[in-house]
Amino acid sequence: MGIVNVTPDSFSDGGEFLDPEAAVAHGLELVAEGADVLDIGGESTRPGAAEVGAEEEIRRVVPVIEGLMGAGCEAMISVDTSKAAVADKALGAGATMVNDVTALSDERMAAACVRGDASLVLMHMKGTPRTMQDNPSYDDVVDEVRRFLGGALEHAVREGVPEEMIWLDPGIGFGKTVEHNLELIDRLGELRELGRPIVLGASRKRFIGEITGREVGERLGGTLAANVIGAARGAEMLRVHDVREAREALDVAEAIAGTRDWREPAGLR
Ligand code: HH2
Repeated sequence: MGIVNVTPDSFSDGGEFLDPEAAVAHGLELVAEGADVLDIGGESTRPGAAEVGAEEEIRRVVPVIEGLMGAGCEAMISVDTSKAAVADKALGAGATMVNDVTALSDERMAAACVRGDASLVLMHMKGTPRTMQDNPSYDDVVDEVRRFLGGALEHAVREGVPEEMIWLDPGIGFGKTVEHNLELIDRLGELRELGRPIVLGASRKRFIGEITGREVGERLGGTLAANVIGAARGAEMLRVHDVREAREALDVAEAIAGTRDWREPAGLR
């Protein structure tokens, strides 16, 4: 899953793709590099980020989705939003997946997904982007995240979202210390007990900077390590800024593990 942030303030690429044409060109480049899904976001969720109204979010993401569709984009398009009004418009424009980092905090979101026949990513977050990094604490972070995601999954299914269209995400960096993030990635396999595929979003995140001492644009090496281990522990979708490098790292890791014949061309699998 390649990230296309159409925001002025995302933590690693804020302002780079605010112009719809630049965002569409970037998305197409990520697809050419091997992205199977593009995640289009119009609101930053970095710690302390300002909230954005639905109208503004729609104004940011819909032209990008329309532009990608118009360009014959072959990847699935996901909209990174927690607002049903935004999901509705994005699905109408051609998106087929909703990535909701608040796991259905908007009570109209499940219905929007059902109406739009959309896949749904449910992510764990402790608190809100404004408060989540204020001393987060857990007895057992993996246990708590698993229980939360299990409950969110049940709730979504009760609301009519087909279970087979739901993905789960531990929410790396969302109300977690470095140790919590490391433990979640190392024990990712335990989340697979919930029976749904796992999305992992570690790309360029702060815990990598804390370990390596690197600024946000210099965290590719650390990101690749997190992705390769995450995939080995069972993540089936990796949300990344640097698609080509993620794809290459996975290709080599899977060839070593024997889970993929390296002679086969890479692509949707
Ligand atoms: N992380 C971010 C945003 N959306 N969605 C899922 N499912 N999982 C994640 O880990 C995740 C996410 C934060 O990263 P980014 O989009 O690069 O930054 P920002 O929120 O500042 O736009």
